Amino acid sequence: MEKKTLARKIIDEHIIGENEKEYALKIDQTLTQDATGTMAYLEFEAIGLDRVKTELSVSYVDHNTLQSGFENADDHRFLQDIARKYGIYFSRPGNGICHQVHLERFGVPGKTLLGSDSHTPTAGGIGMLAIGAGGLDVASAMAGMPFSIPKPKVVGVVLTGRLNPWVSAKDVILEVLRRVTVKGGVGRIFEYTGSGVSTLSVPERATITNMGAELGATTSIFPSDEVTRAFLAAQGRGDAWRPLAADEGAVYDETIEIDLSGIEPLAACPHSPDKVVPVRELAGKKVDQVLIGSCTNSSLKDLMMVAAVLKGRKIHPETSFAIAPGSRQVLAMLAGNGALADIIGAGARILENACGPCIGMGQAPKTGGVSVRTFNRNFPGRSGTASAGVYLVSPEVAVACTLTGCFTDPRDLGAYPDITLPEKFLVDDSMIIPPSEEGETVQISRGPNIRPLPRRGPMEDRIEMEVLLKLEDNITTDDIMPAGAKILPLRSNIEAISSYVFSGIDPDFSSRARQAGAGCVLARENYGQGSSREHAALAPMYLGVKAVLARSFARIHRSNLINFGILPVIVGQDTYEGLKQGSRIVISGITAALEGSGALTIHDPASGKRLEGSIQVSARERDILKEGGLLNYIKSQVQR
Ligand code: MIC
Ligand code: SF4
Repeated sequence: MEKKTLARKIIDEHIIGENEKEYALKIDQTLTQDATGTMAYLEFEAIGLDRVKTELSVSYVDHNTLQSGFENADDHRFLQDIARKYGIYFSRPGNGICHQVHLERFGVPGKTLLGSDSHTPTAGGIGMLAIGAGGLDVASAMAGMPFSIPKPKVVGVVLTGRLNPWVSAKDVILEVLRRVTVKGGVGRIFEYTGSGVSTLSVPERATITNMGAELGATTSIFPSDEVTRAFLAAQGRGDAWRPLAADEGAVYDETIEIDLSGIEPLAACPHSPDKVVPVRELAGKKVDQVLIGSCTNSSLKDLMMVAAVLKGRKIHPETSFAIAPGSRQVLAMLAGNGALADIIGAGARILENACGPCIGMGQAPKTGGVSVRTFNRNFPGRSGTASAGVYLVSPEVAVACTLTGCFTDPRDLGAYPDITLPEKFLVDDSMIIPPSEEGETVQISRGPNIRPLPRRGPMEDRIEMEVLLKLEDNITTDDIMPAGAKILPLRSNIEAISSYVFSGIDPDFSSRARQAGAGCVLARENYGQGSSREHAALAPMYLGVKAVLARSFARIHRSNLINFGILPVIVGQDTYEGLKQGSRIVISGITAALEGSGALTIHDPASGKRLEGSIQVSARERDILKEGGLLNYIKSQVQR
């Protein structure tokens, strides 16, 4: 009998269909967060069903929690009504970060989870096959449609040994990032195996699977074992457990070996999560700000360690220090056991249990500041201060830096504190509102900032367009559609948010795009890495962007482009070099390319150049593009 990897087993249990390039999977659970959720639910409404078809769907509010105007509060109200009406659990603002809460309260080993947030793989920490996607893909999963993933390679990450004191799960994933880079995970599932697995707790595993998103991976997964059982039992959810692991002798497409005892404290330097160096190489460098939180590192375990180190000490007078616990459960338990008092006593600023500074909602560093964060992304400008340098580290490194005011290897702090986690967590789900049984009677309130979805007509065969912007490798969705406290409240209003497309790189982009009528963007490798925000496709589509010409694309963003009828055209170095910003080009024969080999000609009439490009899509993606996007495609399927 075939010896299977764990990923393979869960895929096999959920496969509904398959073509030469993709598996279509049944999705058991979905999650959304508010910054992507309003669009996802407008899309779900456009599909036109009365109730979600999943086993469980949860709507979280954790990103846009800063209410500096009516917009976010209106979005929260809309999301709460939608949830009540369509059969979705609603996790209120104040209940915590979607990934942390989902792990604690809803995740089930062996199930599939699709989330409109790129860090959805956090739930891989308890053995779920958890995947991030654009809102429209999540909306169609809620409508009961399968979700397609490119057939992945499964990478076995074999862990041996045990982490040394002061070295933690964050260092493990930083080590993987150092080796694999931010584009090395594309098309792959990272499955953790080996004797080292049982030495890691569930929150530690979740830190690793969470930041697997930064590899560009489809997802990451740990087995479900005794450690998982104990975690679920401590959450009062022992029934959700089932044991799951790869078969003995399962063969992986690739393997990576990591001896946990050989890892040391690491840091990802500005401005990419894979620019990883040992902390001791940075030792002594002044630190202006330390932030502990985000869906990567804000578990009870992380914050209990921080509290134990800070107990009876004071933070450095020149370092600003804040914490944002991952969930209300974590915050309530820290408050209950006194650890919060130790953190406050040391001089910490206590932030709301939400994404907060991770998505640029407050705590922007000072001009040119050095900010040390336990988060997962340090893309340029994401902190809110373009000139700041953000370093990504473990909570152990972060707390050491806040005490000394400079980069410090935490092993210099002396003995590692003794932290015991309780056998039972504090369970209080009163901030999770179940759906109404009588959905049809629920009225949806829509604030004035919640605007209808823009749509595109069917795909043209020939498009004349301007090369609006020429870019380099690894362009992030934060570059394409920036976030932060000022722009995020516009997530439900595509017309308004579209003025900020590429605003950090080129403030004139949106006006140029509007003027050009039709345009494209030219880039190199790994275009669209990072967030799942479909606004990075939807808002350019609204501005008339018809194609992105790049050497390669990040998985989620590539799907978002297709979902909104933007052609993802793969180009070689010749074409990249042959075109410049401002060129007016003609792409013709699009229908034939979609139906045939994919080869396209890109004509630059001014210079007379004829350059090559290609569209590499599955049959399903071809049909979506021909219709001009996924929503049009779903409508036409339904009509048929
Ligand atoms: C992020 O970390 O970039 C976000 C904000 O959580 C995004 C989602 C979004 O842009 O709303 C993500 O990771 O998908
Ligand atoms: Fe929120 Fe940051 Fe996690 Fe994204 S990465 S979900 S912004 S905490």
